[in-house]
Amino acid sequence: MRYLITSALPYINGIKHLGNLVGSMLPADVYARFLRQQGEEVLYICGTDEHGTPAELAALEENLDVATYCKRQYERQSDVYKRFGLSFDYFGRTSSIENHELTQHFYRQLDANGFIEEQEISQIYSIEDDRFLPDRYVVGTCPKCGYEKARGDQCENCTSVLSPTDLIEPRSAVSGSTHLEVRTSKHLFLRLDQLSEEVRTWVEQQESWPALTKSIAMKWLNEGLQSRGITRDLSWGVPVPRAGFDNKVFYVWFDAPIGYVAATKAWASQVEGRSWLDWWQNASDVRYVQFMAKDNLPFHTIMWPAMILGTREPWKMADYIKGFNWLNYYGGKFSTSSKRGVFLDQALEILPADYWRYTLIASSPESSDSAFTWEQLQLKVNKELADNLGNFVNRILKFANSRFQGMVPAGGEPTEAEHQLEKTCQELMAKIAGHLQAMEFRKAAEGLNALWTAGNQYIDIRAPWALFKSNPDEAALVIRTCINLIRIYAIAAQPFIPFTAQVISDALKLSAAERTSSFAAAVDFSVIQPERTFDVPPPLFQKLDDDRIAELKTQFGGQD
Ligand code: B3M
Ligand code: ZN
Repeated sequence: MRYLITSALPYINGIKHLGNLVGSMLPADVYARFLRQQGEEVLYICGTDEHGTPAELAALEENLDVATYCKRQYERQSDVYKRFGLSFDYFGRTSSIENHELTQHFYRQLDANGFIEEQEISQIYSIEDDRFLPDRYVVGTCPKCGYEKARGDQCENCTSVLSPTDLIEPRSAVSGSTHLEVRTSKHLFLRLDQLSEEVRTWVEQQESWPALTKSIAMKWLNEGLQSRGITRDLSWGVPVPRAGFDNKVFYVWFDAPIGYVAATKAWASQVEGRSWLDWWQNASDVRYVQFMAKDNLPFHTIMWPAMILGTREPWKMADYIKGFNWLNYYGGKFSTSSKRGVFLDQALEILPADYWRYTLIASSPESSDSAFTWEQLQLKVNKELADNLGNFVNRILKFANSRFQGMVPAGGEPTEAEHQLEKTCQELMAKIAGHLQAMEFRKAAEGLNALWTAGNQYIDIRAPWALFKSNPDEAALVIRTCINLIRIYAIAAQPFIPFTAQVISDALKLSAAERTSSFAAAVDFSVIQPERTFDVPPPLFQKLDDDRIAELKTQFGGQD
């Protein structure tokens, strides 16, 4: 079995916030790292979603042409993900040549098979901007409440759902021009109605899907699928290869999922001998797992499968779709547009990646929405990372260094306490592995913390500092056991906090073979033998004091 893993492609328009990270890329990364550690063959693909009006408008705002804007943002996003330790095998772009070609291919197949139709639709055209305006780019006075900045799709003030022609004194959100008129234009529609039964059959076959994923898919199917527009009057995007569609491109959600396939193709083109089709067609030995936030579920459970089924080609469909609820910032939403919450580049200025990775995974919005709070971060960092893990590692290595001449000490025979510790570690490692296999991330993080607790309980019982005076041989055994335990910690922690795992492995001077192990084989207290040397690393984690938390709360605000 090989594993194909994708996380929803983040929009290009700006650096994402913590909520975006926890709902797709971070858990996918933890899962990918875990599987690789288990010795599985993994291909983890992601990339930027670069088309659509938001990209165009963001470029306009920065006075850049869209291509230049996207290239810059792509580099910024790639860089920040690297610094978060996200281990993509390839991070692509939907604006790539591969995606243009594949999107046009999908369209041609769907068209040849009768799943594309033309419809004439009316839209607002801005004469001065020389373009059609999507509903939300028409603003004006709300006919219901008089709010002057209502959008053409909805009034933010009274929440009424509107259409642009309802607005009083409508104007363009792009330029402010009031020179607008209604024009008709031809568009292509995907016949989701005709594909509905096939999609339903496929969804119904998915017995192992999580409840959230399945219920959202069934809700859409039961409401009845209708033809959906797949073209837009824009210039930035994948051109529509059809007579009379010169100034149109495909709708961003049409080409975005094809971006997974296209990024795999781009990945394969980098190194000779790699095959992309091998992952995407007739790939019955591939288990394909997708990660995303719940608002993306309809597209991945309905629209993308319908597109695939309609091609009548053997494209790989998802075996498992892990959807996440929302991570809120205190009581409210993280919001890119209203700049509420913490963005990924800011986060890394405050604390190293592992502090965030651990805290976020431990607060995954899996069974329901959850909240990020600075208090929660403080608790996780101080109690679990710093006290439970960091202190243990430092105390043990410092003590070994000063009392045993910087070497792993020899002497002593394992007693009941050591056997008990071994058993506990085996149970906990199996538990963490089981949760990761099942993609239950919050529980997996709890298991990891329990493993760290087990070590602390062991030294509480064995008290090596006191034992050193009365029975140095036995103290040597305890310290040697703890050093081996620290190696087990590094292996267990690697999917969650890879940077720290590396610092620990380096301190223990582990060979490549000693630092990679499946969870099942990791519990071995004889790997690090007497007389080996090690380094004492600086404290692994800095605590966050109350003043710092108060400062961060003031700086980021927004909490109720
Ligand atoms: N860019 C939406 C999002 O980032 C969208 C996902 C595309 S996945 C093919 O939430
Ligand atoms: Zn209103």
